[in-house]
Amino acid sequence: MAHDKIKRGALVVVEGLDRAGKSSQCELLYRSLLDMNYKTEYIRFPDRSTPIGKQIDSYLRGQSQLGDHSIHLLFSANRWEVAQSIQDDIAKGITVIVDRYSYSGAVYSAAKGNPNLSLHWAWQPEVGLPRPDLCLFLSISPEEAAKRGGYGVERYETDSMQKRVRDLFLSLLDLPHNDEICVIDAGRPVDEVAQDILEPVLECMKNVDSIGSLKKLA
Ligand code: Z5A
Ligand code: MG
Repeated sequence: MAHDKIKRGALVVVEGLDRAGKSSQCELLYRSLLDMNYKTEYIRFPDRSTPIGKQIDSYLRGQSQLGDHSIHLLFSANRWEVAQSIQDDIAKGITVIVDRYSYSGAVYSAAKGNPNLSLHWAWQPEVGLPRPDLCLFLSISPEEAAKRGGYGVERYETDSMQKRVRDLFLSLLDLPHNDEICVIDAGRPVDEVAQDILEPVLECMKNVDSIGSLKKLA
């Protein structure tokens, strides 16, 4: 008897600058896909609930100190600890929405200006993780982001750090192997941004079979 092959889910990552609205848009996208009866999961990094995530949370709040390389590898390990479950969900036909991923991982660590922690070095622990089918990069000007409230108390929330993060993110977008990245103007009303996100996501979900099996970050 012939078995129908389950159509795999899509791996959709939402990245972008601080206060670009990533978490708001992930939540809206998740609800929209569920309303359309698509099997969907929503995860975020850092996942502060795991033992590694708790160490990251403590570091970000300034409650513990770690070297730049150590915290970098913990952020990466926090992704590796769910890499298999992401792959399993995708194989079961579940579309997985991810709030921040390896791009944030590489950029924030490299933005610290440590001469022994280049963007190239920072990318290496990400190699082999599931590669997104689509990465939506939410772009926002510093002026527009400033209107969304001041910085909180976490470690990377300073003007100088955010400027370097912005420049590094923009340099990553130019790399030729990042053809899954789609830039979205996030400085507009929430529902307009949501509409611009939903279209490419639905298109990606429709086309996953032609993309083939889930790839790995290189
Ligand atoms: N980090 C790292 O170093 N290495 C890694 O590997 C990873 C992360 C994964 C915490 O991340 C820090 O970890 C972060 C990067 C680093 N450091 N910094 N800075 P996080 O993801 O937990 O950060 P967050 O607290 O969620 O902040 P965020 O991501 O920058 O915010 P957002 O998700 O983009 O925005 P939002 O929470 O949806 O919205 C922000 C506000 O704007 C809120 O009041 C909304 O109501 C408002 N908003 C949203 N959309 C709009 C529109 N369209 N118009 C007007 N107002 C809006
Ligand atoms: Mg967020």
